[in-house]
Amino acid sequence: PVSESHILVVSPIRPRHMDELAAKYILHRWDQAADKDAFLANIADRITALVSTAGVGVPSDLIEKLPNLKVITSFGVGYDAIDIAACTARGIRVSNTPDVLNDDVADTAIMLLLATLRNLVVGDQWARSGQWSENGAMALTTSARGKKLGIVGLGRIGQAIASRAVPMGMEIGYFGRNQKPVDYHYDADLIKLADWADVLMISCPGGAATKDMINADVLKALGRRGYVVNIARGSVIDEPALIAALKDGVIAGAGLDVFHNEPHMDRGFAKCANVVLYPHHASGTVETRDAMAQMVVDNLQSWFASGKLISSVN
Ligand code: 8YV
Repeated sequence: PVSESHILVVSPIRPRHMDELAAKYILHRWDQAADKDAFLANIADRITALVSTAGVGVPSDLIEKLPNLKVITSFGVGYDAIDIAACTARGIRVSNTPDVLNDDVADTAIMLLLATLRNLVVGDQWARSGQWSENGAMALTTSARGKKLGIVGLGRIGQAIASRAVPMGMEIGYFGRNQKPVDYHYDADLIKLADWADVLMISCPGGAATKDMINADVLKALGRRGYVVNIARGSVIDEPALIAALKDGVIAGAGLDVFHNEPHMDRGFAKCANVVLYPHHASGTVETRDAMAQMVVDNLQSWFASGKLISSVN
């Protein structure tokens, strides 16, 4: 390696970018170690930087075991699986990979919205199984045009979703901590937004502040003709309440990219015909994952060159 810097790999990024990191720095593959404590014992003092991914995050007790850790570069925009307050208190800087995934995540949100309202999976099965030729047309579906889209969290991704939904003929409303300088209808009350909306789109950060925010009351307000689409974090929705609402017809359906306890999704969803499921893959394109990995590499490069991050969280 060119640099003497020691980096702990908690979760790897793309192979090509791992090769690039290995050529530049001394990498320690904690992710591959069988006995993680024994592995750490020999190297803990030397680690100044750490690489992980949004899905895996960084265990809090691991941070405590690294006395000289200065920087965490995380692959992904969400950082709910890293204790940012603890990092800040220790003077550890954290970076994420915002913006480069906005388009693919927003496209996925629209894909799930349309797949849910138009019953894509049921239709695919209808054609594939021969029911079409045996029984004729499948049941009618629901149009997106003219419907109200209530966006929970109008950040960078939420705005990218809104800008796609407007030309589809949807009316936009949103809920969030602050009103934004946009023309969309703002509601400071989530229940009221759910009551107004035909489709509730979840695109806010995960973590303690939004945990179980979409609860039974919100789902009831959304109503039996309403749909939920979630491309944010599973934790934002009270999942047992959602499964019950889907089963009992409290809402019409859901399009979900994220779940509690990933990848061990609650099998209850698999029994619901009115959901479209995607395995947390909204940013999962070659192009976007390459761009995210490049941001991790660039953040480390910038950190070691100047002590500055290009996309810092704290
Ligand atoms: C992750 C994500 O990058 O960006 C996020 O916050 O959830 C995804 O894009 C992916 O799950 C890899 O950890």
